[in-house]
Amino acid sequence: MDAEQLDLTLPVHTFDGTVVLADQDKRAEHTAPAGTRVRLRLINTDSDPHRFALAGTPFRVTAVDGRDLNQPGEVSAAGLRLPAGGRYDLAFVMPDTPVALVLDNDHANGLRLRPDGHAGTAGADTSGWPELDLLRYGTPAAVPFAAGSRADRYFTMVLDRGVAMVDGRPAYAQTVNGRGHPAIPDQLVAEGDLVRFTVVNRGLDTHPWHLHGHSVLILSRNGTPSSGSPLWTDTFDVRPGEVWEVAFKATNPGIWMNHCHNLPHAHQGMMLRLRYDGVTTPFHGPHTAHGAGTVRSRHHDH
Ligand SMILES: [Cu+2]
Repeated sequence: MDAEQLDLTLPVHTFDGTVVLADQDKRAEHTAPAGTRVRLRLINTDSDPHRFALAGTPFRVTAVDGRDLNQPGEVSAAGLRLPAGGRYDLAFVMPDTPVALVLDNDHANGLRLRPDGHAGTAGADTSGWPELDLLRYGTPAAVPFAAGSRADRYFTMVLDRGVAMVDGRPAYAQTVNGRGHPAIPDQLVAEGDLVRFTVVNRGLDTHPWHLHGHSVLILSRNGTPSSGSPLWTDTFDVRPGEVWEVAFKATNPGIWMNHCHNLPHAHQGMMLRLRYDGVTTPFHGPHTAHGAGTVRSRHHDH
């Protein structure tokens, strides 16, 4: 017989300055008998990172961005930084004492789980807990391409602030290689390419980098290789001064946005396109497909 299970999906979103977890802007309470297998699915729908802490029980981070980690170990007294757009699944077996999910070190919100009839609290001060480093968490496993293998395409994106044109107007922009959208050149790949990105943050803001259509394998941060479970993410948080290397196989033909997931930053210029060779978009005119004898001027399409 299966033990009882509790599976909670917990998106966090800030509405007019009020942080809401699931549908609550105050602390939510649930009852869970001791022995219940609990899974908490954390989703950050904001543009800024959130910090979570789970007090009262050891737990495992079993999945990141919908992909299982390999042999995630038990952790306790650790903070979890969830980047914009990021998802973590936490799993634990309910103890016979209360458990608290603390959001941004604020005990007035978050989530409280209690075993039946238990009135105690799990009121630990979680603010000083060190952050769990997912690049050193879990156990290595085979990946479709070796971290050291030669890529077919290399792209470096230097993120910074500066004066640049954004949508045709000069702006104090969030830039990629000194330019703002749409003046940042497309990244061109061919189907089957192994692609490597180096993302360098020279600015003072955190940039949660997000490529549409692909998960990327984290290779290294600041030159230190990832040494835990293979870590595939949709978004990775590049903090000021950091350099991240990631790789992916180009197996999903299309024209994909490649941008900072802090949406104000994206609107301030920090977005570009990753384009597969031979894929075109009607935005540039239906008659510009490769191989056509004549190519219409793009100016006719605006
Ligand atoms: Cu950004």
